Amino acid sequence: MSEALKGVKILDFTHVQSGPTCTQLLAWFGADVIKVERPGTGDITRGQLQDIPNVDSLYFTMLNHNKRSITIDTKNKTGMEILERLVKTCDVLVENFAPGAMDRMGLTWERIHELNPRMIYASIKGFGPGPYESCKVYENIAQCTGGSASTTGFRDGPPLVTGAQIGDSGTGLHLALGIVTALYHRTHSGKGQRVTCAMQDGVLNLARVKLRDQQRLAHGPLTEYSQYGEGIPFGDATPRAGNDSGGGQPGRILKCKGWETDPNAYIYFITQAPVWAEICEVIGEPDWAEHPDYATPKARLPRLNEIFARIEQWTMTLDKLEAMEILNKYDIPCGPILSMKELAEDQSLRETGTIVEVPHPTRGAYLTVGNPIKLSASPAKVERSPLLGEHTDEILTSVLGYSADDVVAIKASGATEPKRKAAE
Ligand code: CAO
Repeated sequence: MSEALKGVKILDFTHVQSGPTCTQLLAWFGADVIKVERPGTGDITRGQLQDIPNVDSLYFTMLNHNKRSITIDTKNKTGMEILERLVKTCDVLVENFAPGAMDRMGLTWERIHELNPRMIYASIKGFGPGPYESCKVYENIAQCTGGSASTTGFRDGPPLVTGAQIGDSGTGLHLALGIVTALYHRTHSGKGQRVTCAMQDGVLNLARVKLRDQQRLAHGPLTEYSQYGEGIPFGDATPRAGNDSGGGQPGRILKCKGWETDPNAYIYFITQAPVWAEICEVIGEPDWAEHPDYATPKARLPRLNEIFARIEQWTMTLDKLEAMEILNKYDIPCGPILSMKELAEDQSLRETGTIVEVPHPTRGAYLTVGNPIKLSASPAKVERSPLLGEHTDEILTSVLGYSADDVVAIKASGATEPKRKAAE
């Protein structure tokens, strides 16, 4: 068993969520991720949404597993010298600063390529080249500008953002694929390259079925959308589809027993065509299996509200997990709405390492999501996130070869620690 990315050194300039998601994935696969942080404060998320005073937040700890932390002031002359040594030593540099920040530090692509022609230089920005390229972007902005928000929610309500962080974590995933692709390319070209991912592009990629629907609109109504059955005309852009399923198999979220008090007593139910007869039997409408108004997917499309109302009469008599158990016997695709509490307590997710309990020296044990990508020969170990600057000395000496005297001089220069005020 060996770690798949063992031996790959990543110079990690990422902060907040999108970039850290990417480097965390690479670290889980065994890359040595050296996170560069600003002396004194570090990644801003260390102090955001803190649940325990003066302890690294879960926001930070859950995005920075398996990394080492070195503090370097990039605006200090000695700090920049250290960074340039790191550039020469590492295989990949990853950053997600605001547009222009790396250039202002002096770390342009040209400079990095000059220092290390094998370096892969990977960046996340909000937008690609164009009118918005200099804008700062956070998660929800990407969801709005990438086409997700305009197509999420109910037709008669405002656009909605989703809880899944498709702008940040989604783009981090895209970037990680770009990096390993560039690493593979380097094995035969010998050269590094620039890898960029715009959050708008990443979200649009994940919302591609909605661009599909945009083009279908030119040829008639979107018959699987509820509004078709309701006789409501379509406009000129892909509408919000509520909980209608995105594919050709109509689905809905339906109430289950207890929905009046439990916000998650619901199940997603798909009226998959191959099991239509079984659905009719389960819900107590055996005649619908052959009835011309219901027997074919085409006949059902204008009647989806009526059909799902009848199915819901049945699901409301059952707990969501009981309903799932019955439906599974008939191979009817369905899924209970699981709360974060239920997921946190799910034993099977713990057994696969998808939910992991991690010890931490200042906060104690906490739950995190482990690596969702499982490699058979290279299982990932989830280790706690580093404390701020925890590995500064270790990296200076063992990675960069500075002597103990050098380290004393570096510290005195203010390159790795906030400068002490005269009175201190
Ligand atoms: N030492 C000294 N200075 C440092 C430093 C260090 N170790 N690390 C960073 N800095 C400085 C940079 O040099 C830069 O300073 P200047 O602007 O003076 O050149 C500044 O910190 C960089 O910060 P930023 O502008 O990136 O940070 P911000 O908090 O203002 O913006 C964000 C945050 C996320 C909006 C912006 O970074 C961004 O748009 N990133 C790209 C898109 C992205 O990834 N967004 C997702 C974030 S998660 O929702």
